[in-house]
Amino acid sequence: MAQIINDISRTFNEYLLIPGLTTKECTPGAISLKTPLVKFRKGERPDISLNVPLVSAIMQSVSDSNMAIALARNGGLSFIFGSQPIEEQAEMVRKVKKFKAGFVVSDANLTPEHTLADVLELKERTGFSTIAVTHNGKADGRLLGMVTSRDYRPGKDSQDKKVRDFMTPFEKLITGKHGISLEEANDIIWDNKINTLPVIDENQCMKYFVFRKDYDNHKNNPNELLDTHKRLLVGAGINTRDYAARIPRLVEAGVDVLCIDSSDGFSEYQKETIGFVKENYGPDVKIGAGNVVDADGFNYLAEAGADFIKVGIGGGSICITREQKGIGRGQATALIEVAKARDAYYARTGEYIPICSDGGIVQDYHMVLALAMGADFLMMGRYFARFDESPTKKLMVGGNYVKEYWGEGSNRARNWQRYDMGGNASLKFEEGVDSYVPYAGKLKDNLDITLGKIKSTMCSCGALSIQELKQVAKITMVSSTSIIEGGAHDVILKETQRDS
Ligand code: RVP
Repeated sequence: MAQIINDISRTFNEYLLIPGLTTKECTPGAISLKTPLVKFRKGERPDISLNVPLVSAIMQSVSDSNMAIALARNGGLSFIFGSQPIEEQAEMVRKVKKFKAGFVVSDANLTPEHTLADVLELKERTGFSTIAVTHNGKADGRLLGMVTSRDYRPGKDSQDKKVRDFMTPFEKLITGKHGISLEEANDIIWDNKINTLPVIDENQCMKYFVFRKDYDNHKNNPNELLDTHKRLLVGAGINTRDYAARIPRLVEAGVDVLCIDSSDGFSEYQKETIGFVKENYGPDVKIGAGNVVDADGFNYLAEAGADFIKVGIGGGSICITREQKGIGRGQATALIEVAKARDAYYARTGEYIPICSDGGIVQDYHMVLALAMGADFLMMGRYFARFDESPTKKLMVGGNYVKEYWGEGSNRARNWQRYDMGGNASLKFEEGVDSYVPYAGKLKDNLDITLGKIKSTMCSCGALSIQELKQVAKITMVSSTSIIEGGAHDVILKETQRDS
């Protein structure tokens, strides 16, 4: 007969935190959210830490280079999705590593032979109103001029008017030399009272734009997650099928950490993949594995050499694995058991392996619960999919702005490698859905609020760090009736409150 585990499988919603003593020193400003990303030995420091304990999911609809740049600039990390051709994924990694705060590779480029109609179409499509005019219409072509919305009158000028006839020609442009610092670029912008500075190389080829507004933004990112060369950190998802071809390309592109992406990671395939990395690169290349939901799964991947281990099966907002395959576990229960196994492993071996709670976070306080229950950091898809920086389309549905969000196990993603149990190279049945999430604006604005809430809850618990939170937090279970008590109840809500 099967082993029956009588403990009920529970989710974050079934728990609350009980406040501890808040000392006067315990203010939101004093709290550190720094957390280890990869394993380390007792008494030593991890090679990579996050400044905020959040990573974005390995998904087509969440983590591209744009998201990775935005999140790393705010202290977290993205794992660029692996369900794409190797070269395209490596290119996304490269783009993040090449990113220099304030130096923007132009995404809107035309040639002098294009017309005003092309300018308007490009502006509509990309949202950018500053256009580089280059000899070949590419971002690295020879700079011949620049167009901004001050150069034409859409209602009056003919749509056929050539770009060369209304652009600001190169001779009249103030430019910066490739290699200048952001401060120097900003000085040129100020001294010349311009809004945009094109930066060119010795062949007059376009490298970047520096925008006046970005300089101020840069100063607002104290949490930026940087490597020793001051480049942003970035991760990448891999699978257990083409890893031998994919990993070398990602490493060449400068990836900082890999993660095997699978809905069920308790497998010999994962052991083999980790083994490949350790044999070929030693400790220089970091690799996370998962997902698991119990101590057996954790111990297996820990012994295999994983640098961190991801927890969670079937709790993702777009995930229907539990319905389709009948495997999984309530996220809170899974996390609590794996965290215990991790602590026991640490006591036994002196090696601390960070664990990541993956999926199922709905409220911001769930993040604090997950950290208190033993997670070192959290992976989220739905949360990040709502922002401007996610790769999907923003649409108007039923009078509200939404963004598209689809699972890696949906037919749309066609990520059969993530669900493969051997056999033909195809997705046998769907384990994910295609959906919309409410559009929420800029990542930074939302993250600032979320981090503010996390810190405020930590103050209530009397914890100045995530490590301390794990030690002092008191967690209680809630009954379904007390969940009703937790919301607004027995009052008639005003119209405005009901909508929000
Ligand atoms: P959520 O944050 O609740 O949206 O969950 C995101 C997680 O869901 C991912 O990190 C991944 O583990 C899981 N996922 C991704 N695709 C699918 C699927 O199609 N079933 N599940």
